[in-house]
Amino acid sequence: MFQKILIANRGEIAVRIIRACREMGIVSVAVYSEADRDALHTQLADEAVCIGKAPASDSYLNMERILSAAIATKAQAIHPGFGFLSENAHFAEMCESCKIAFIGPSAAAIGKTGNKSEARAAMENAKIPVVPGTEEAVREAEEGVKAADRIGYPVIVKASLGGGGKGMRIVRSRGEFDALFRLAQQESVHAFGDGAMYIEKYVERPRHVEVQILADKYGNIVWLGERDCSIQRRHQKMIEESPCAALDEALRRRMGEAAVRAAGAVGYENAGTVEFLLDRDKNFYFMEMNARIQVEHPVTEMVTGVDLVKEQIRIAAGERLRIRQEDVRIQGHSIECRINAEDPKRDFMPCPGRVENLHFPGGNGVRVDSALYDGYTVPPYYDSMLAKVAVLGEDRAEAIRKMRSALGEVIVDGITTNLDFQYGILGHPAFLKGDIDTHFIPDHFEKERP
Ligand code: MV4
Repeated sequence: MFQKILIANRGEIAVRIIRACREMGIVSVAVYSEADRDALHTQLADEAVCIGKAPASDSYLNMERILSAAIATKAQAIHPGFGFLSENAHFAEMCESCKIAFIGPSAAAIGKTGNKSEARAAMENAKIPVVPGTEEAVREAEEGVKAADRIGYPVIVKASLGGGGKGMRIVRSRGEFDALFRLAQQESVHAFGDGAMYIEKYVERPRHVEVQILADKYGNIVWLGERDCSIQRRHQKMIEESPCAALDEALRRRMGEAAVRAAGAVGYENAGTVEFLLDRDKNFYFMEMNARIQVEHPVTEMVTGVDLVKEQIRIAAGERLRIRQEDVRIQGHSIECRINAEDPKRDFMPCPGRVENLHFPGGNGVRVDSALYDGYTVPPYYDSMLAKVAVLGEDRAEAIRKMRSALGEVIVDGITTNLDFQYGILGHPAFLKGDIDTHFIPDHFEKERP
């Protein structure tokens, strides 16, 4: 087992990883930017190294600085958390060549999952259901329109290197194809430096259902239930839950087994997530595979009792999976709400600043992951997520009541947050019925406020 791990991240996920290290008897090394001198992760780790100025490009995205910090502190492994360098194949490769373990999949597997059109082709070969679409990358609008005509409208144009909604356009008729394809491609060139696109049949009003997997270095792969992440706004998830209320046991098993095959098809190791779209007729289709621990991992931890971050560390250290598929039991229902420093009344504009009178809920089945403390100043340079509140109830109705009770207790003075907006969603009749899809927020909250 590793004696020392460097955490190449900040905020609540850095704190989450530091705690896992401490519980495992592993020394933790934080890296921090000049804006994060007083951050909780900087204070909580056993050691901390300043790696540069506030902008992420000068610090949390600076591979040389992070590797230098790992070498200087004699860390044997790097946990990248999510965002930043977590799905950067080049960084994983640099770790390998420095003889530092990257706590995540191999550079090759990150590359395969990062190219969404290649991943899609690999899944189709592995007989995993995918939405009808193009087999190869499309770079010319003239070629694209032929494919779109074949597939049938509406179609969705996506960037091969995309994900999270960037470089994506829905095209409802042949007449608008050319202009929208070019827009999506421009966005892709700008964001990813590449104009490779793919085209799929557009699935109307799907649910976003993703399956958590764990894979060790010896080909053992298990799935740990699913998460419904349909409650999003502009591709930013707001509420996640496990299990997904739309699945029965048979469908859950089919999706889980498909996710395990997906991981096998790309030679995946460590923790990963296989994203599916679930349509209104309960057909599921592979979308993307995420090669990282995800923000919403706590809901899976709550219903399975498995500590995913500790498992990530054990897998990277070369241990065999200790969990067999038949040991995985989903118990109860978990919901997570993301608390962000943003103003729903001003188009969710970020609202950093100094936090006062901080109070978080607690009690049976209530978990708060946060890097806030009273008097902390949220810097303007990074993500606006302040905290994740997760609850575990016996069933979905109890989990919702527990979340309303928990959110009702939260006090974060000094800055504007989305707490009231979240509370509103949790009281909406459609949410209570489990009648949710990826259009839930635009459908119910885009005009009036909760
Ligand atoms: C789709 C889709 C419908 N049909 N693909 C959005 C981000 C990326 N992960 C894939 N996305 C979508 N792909 C087909 N063929 C609808 C979406 C989509 C979506 C997916 C998950 C969660 C929220 C979403 C919001 C809008 C569109």
